[in-house]
Amino acid sequence: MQLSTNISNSYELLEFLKNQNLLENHPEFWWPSASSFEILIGAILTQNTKWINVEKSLENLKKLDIVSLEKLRDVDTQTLVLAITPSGFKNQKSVRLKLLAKNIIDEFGSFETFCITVSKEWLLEQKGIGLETADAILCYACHQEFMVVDKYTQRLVKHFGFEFESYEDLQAWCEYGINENFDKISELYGFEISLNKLYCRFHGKIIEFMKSNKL
Ligand code: 39A
Repeated sequence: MQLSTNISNSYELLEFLKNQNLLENHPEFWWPSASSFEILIGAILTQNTKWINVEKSLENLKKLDIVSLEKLRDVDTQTLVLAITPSGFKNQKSVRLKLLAKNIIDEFGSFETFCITVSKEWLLEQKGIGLETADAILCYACHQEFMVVDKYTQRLVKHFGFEFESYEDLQAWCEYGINENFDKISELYGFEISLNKLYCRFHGKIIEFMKSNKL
């Protein structure tokens, strides 16, 4: 990590991270299985645990073939609890996952309609969904223009001298610098990239950078 690096906005942070090729061996939108219902499961399972534990739970769910709205709603609770044990808070998370699946079916009918029409407000009304989880679902499953920020983002920007009082303030700082400089983005990337994909990859770069212990 170049301790001498100075940044004055989130576009410069993106530039700094982009030069390090952090996403070379990762999917296009960084989060595995982006655009699918699996994102909703991962976004809830990842609360208060490490991603490696989420991967184990997801593996179990895939083996049992319960990675869809209807199957999750209908699976018996004990089977679900056992499958998601690796990612912790198994009883609480299983109740929340089943209820979310039921509410999506009742309100939207299908995952596709959910992705097109769901709002952040609706997600925040669901049990166990806070700002970060809602944004992860909107960004990675629904490809809406929300950037996810988290503890890693907070720690990284603090290192560069930026501190924020709330999740929303940190998110606004991340999004503002990118939007203000969007005319430079296609030059930086060498191709046109959508704002949603940029947010996905920016968040992914932040997590991979922090996990590589460069700070
Ligand atoms: N903390 C994390 C992650 N670490 C992750 N990946 C690695 C792929 N995802 C998708 C979410 N949260």
